Amino acid sequence: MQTDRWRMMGDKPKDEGETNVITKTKPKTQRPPMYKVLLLNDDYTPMEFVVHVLERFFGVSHGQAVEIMLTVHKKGVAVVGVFSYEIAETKVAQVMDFARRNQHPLQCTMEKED
Ligand code: TYC
Repeated sequence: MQTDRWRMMGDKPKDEGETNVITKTKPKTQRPPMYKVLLLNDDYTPMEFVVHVLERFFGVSHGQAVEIMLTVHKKGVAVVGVFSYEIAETKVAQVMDFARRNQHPLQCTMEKED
């Protein structure tokens, strides 16, 4: 079987008056931009409410929900998931609406991934 080889600059037969330059480019795979959904800490929303929100809207286990809630409580913010724009927008709206209806100041936002 013939093996493909690049011919590099300087790696050419004598008297061949050309310079070989690699022109092959990496094919760019097109991906839609993704968005991080962030949960923000506050001093008033009960911990159990946040755990419930994480289980209900982000489909995480109780243990994972407690972990994420405690990260937000200690660090001020945490990424709870990464989604397409539409899904992220829906999650934020669901959380904000549920918090408002229950009179908690819980804040949820989204941010474009780099
Ligand atoms: N800091 C809140 C408390 O002590 C708990 C909390 C955690 C609130 C996470 C919001 O996103 C949050 N009751």
